Amino acid sequence: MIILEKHSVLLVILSFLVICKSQGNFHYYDFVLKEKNFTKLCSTKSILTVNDSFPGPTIRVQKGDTAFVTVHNQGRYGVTIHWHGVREPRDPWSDGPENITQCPIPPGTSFTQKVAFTLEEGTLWWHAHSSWTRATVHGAIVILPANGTSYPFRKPCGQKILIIGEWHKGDVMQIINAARATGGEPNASDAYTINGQPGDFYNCSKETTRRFLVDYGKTYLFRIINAAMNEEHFFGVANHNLIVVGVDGSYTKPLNTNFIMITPGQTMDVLVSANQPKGLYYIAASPFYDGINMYDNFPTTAILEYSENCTKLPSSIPMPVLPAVNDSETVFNFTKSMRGLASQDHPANVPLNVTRKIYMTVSMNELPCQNPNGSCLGPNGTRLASSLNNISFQIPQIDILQAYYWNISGVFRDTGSTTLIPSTGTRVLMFDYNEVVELVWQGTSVLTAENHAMHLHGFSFFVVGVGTGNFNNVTDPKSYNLIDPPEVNTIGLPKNGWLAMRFVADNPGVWYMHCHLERHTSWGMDTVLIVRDGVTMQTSMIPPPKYMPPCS
Ligand SMILES: [Cu+2]
Repeated sequence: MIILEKHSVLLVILSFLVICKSQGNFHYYDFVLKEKNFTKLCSTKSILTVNDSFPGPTIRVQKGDTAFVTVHNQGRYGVTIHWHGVREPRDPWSDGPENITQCPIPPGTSFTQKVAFTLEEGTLWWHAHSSWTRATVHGAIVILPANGTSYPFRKPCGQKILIIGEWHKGDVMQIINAARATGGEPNASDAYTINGQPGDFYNCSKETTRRFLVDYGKTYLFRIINAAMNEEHFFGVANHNLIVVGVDGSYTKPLNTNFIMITPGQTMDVLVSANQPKGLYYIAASPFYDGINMYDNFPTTAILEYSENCTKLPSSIPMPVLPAVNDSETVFNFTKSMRGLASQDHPANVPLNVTRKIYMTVSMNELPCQNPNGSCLGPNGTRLASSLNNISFQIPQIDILQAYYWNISGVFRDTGSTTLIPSTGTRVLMFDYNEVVELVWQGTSVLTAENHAMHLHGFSFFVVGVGTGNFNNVTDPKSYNLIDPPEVNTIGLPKNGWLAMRFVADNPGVWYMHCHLERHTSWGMDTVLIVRDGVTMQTSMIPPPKYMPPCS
């Protein structure tokens, strides 16, 4: 992993501007995007990487710091990078989603993004945000407590980063392009991975299974990231308890459990105490999926290895016992059991006086085939689709941020249709600065029903309520948790259930909202929130940097 220090006149000027307002340190990273060969599951293929590594390099900062990342695209096609869960106050220009806040960085060019860490503390991650490139282009972001502060729990003896991923034998861009051409399901992945390795139960993988070394009697902080493309995951460590202490860069009340469910896009900080007889124990992630089509249902494993253990044969390593692949009820109870820390040092500033209520259906749909080459592979010859409020989102040709900032008409509309077959369009939701928003996502069974991993850029939000069935706007708000709800950027919306969240629209800019199951976002389960400027400079978007990647 090579991370080069970089200083340029521009960065020094930028640093000076930021230094006036922040006490944090500055970090400079070069991310070189290029193809590299990797061999897994007995076959070799070229994948897009950052600095030749999969997963990519870790960004390590303290709360209050700022990182400047210069992305050098030495790949074959345009790509963008997103800092998942970083609010980027007033600065959507650095957020990254392709054709939402910027156009792709063309091959042979570079683009510097400013990543400002303000309120976040814990674990987040970065990933490519162009079509399906994030499958191999992602890495961890570790945000340590600021100087003079500490963890709200006993300092762990060590820290481990654990990234759950998916490996496709084919080229991921070809897989999604083929699915788009036929209107059918994209090919499922061929393996799940932990830190890039499938683990003992996959072909040609035993030699490279990841090992996490621990000393007996010590407690470790595992920073767990689900970077998988399409699958939510159960995760556990055989014979060891997990204590969840943080989610999405925000602390939680300690939650004792023997498994977690983590959706793509989520990060969880988990304490694991090495308090079992010295030996080897499997760490495993296996999918949670409660829809109708079956995906790859096979666990990826790593090994928790005690130092000075009396080596056991691999066949005798215990496996964690995880819930059944479609156990919606257990997942619902897990989501409901999460509590924000809500302490004096880490208060939960839950918005109470809501000024804007939004009810949003989240649906799987179909669209007419309209394929010149014949019928489509979706249900009854149609094209698979998905939608928010019956609108299947269309990614525009030029980015929405530019269209909004420069008043270019015809790119998006702010505000149809039957339910099964949604309208298509580039629709956004407009907010005035500081509106207090309550948004209720409602899962439906229009075509099929399943859990969805709903994600919002530019904000963290409080999960104030979650329930099964249809939301009742009279009775359900009575059950809201306004005291210590978890503060997250991604959350699993239960199958056919509802989830209520709140945030203050105090971050002017253009912010993407979408399901983090990649096939759903590809099919249109997306929208954009535009928060208008306030009346002062400090409540307005900063101007664009001198250079943004061109939209041609
Ligand atoms: Cu979804």
